[in-house]
Amino acid sequence: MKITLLFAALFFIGLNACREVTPPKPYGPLPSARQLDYQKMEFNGFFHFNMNTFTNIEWGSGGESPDMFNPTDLDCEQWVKVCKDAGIKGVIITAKHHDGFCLWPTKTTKHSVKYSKWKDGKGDVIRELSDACKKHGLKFGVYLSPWDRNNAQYGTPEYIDIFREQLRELLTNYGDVFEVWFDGANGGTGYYGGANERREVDRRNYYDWPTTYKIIRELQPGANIFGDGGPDVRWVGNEEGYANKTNWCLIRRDEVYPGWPRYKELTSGHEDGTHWVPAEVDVSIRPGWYYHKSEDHKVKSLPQLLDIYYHSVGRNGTMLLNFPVDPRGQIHENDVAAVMALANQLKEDFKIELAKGAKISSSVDRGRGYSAENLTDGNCETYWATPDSVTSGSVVVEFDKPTVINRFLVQEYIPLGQRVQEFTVEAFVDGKWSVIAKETTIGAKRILRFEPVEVEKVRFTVMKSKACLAISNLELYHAPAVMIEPKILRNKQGVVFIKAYGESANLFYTVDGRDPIKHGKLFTDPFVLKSKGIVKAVIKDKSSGEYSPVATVDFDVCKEKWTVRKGDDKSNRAIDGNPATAYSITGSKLPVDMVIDLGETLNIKGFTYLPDQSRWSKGIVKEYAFYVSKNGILWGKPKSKGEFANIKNSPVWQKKEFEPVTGRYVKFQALSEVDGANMMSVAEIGVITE
Ligand code: FUL
Repeated sequence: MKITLLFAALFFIGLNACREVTPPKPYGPLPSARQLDYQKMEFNGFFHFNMNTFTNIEWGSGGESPDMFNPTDLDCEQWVKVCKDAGIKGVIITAKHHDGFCLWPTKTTKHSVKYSKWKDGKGDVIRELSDACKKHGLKFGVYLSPWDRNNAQYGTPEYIDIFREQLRELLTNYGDVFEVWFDGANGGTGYYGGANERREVDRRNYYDWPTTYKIIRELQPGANIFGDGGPDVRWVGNEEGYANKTNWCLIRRDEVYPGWPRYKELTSGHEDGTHWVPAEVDVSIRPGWYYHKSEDHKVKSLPQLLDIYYHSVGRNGTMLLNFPVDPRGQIHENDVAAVMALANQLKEDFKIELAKGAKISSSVDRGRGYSAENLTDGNCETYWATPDSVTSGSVVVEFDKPTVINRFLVQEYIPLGQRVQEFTVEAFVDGKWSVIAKETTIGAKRILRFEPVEVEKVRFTVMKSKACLAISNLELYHAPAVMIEPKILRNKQGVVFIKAYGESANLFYTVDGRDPIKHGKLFTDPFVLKSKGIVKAVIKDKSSGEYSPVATVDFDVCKEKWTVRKGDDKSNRAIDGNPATAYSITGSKLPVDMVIDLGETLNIKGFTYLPDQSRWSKGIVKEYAFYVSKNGILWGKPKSKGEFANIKNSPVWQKKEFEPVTGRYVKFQALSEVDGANMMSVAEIGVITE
């Protein structure tokens, strides 16, 4: 009897072990094969290079002469090589922007390279770029603006035929295209063949998008179509470079159309979305989409670019980083340095994956082929899954010795849909669990950054999911501190603030110009420095002991006693020590001036001026005069008078020195403004004392 029972039990166990465990059923809207390919690319490049590069504006009217397009040294291979070195997988170019100028010799209009003097009308930027992409193995994509401020037919049905013909040319003659990019900006004022008027279109219906999409599907079945609401890839709803933490690959697509007023919803997508339309985070490496020499010093910093990466790729989006190609036809060296700094830091951040060798176990799994080990096998096609009815569960990663981590990376198996609604990450330290993060969605990839913590175990728990779990990957890292110069600022009261970027760092500083690596004090709190002093600061990585480059600021006397004469409540902005705020004075004509009472008599031998640093700044002083007075009544001759050379293109700190003089009042006078405006703006003004 006993033996029969034993046999029966063994038989059933055997049967169960042999029974194929079926995969989870897909849930909700699913990605197409082309969308899956696209989402794997993660990081792409955007090139804004067209007529605006030569007219130095962001939106041309369409009335520009084709001859103005004239790159002096076009080198598309340089663009592609830079992108490839930076880890970018595909690139998209503005084949036609809103001003209508076409970068290829189209048959549809005379507003193209063919009618310019560049290469005697024989040039073709699209050819050069697509060839360079083929040569270096990058995917190639096109931006074709639906809005055309040059075309006389814009607004009529004829224009739609022209637009579609342009698309046909681009999708037929240049090889494979991975993405076709349609902008939401549509209709408004323009040249329109000389009519110079405003033309509004019915944004929802004018273009008859479904017919246009058919052409794309027919000519380039692998191409993803980008638009505010897709249909394949959606805009993220801002141009600052972020998706929200909660980010669904889903939207209620039929509600959205180019120029949709509720575009802010696109930053999170719709939890109850009807279609799979992942978010693309488009952002420029400079303030402008197009190149402006005056923005050469405003290329995004490494911290800014890292934040963009973690807030796009790290939040279930793709990153589309724009390079405003310069009038030579090359990516400017400052932009190259910035993107390479990003690429190098990302390499460091994800250098050693720590979960791989560790022990992994789960509270539950679906059965054979779906265990938690799939999370760390380096294969995104295998995944940890729970039984159909189980929509929560946890996984524990256990190290054989305490290990420091500050990055957590997790991926859902998205071919089966996006499911997770809530999850937590916990650390096991000193015998108890503590929560590191409580989050919402995962999707294609989610990366969390947090303070370094030494852990024995890490627990990842999905608390809530739309359907059973299907998670393909889990990674842990210890990213090093970002080794860039810290920021040093002093406010009007003389309080000095020093800031490092991110976690993992100690700050050391000196106030007497000595080397902070040798003589630095640990920075814990802001401190007061009212007198002159050279503040130097450095970041030291807590784990590696490495130092960043040293930051140096040469402070003169602090501005605590200073007041702007006849100033209003905003005038303090010119003397508050904060370069991000500015004060402007407008007159009926120039000169206009700003008088400052220094509150004490000083020996002055020069002054400093920082113009307004905001994107659309006005009032940048070109020619100036600077006066010093003992009583604020008699001014005499200017102590310094002249021009700030190249300040329009390079609106950075200006410094002028003169023979030392004693005085309590100074007058900064604008004699001319870079664009001829009757105003001056001052982000910061300072004196140099003996
Ligand atoms: C915007 C356009 O209007 C900008 O000029 C730029 O092309 C950007 C990518 O999209 O909406």
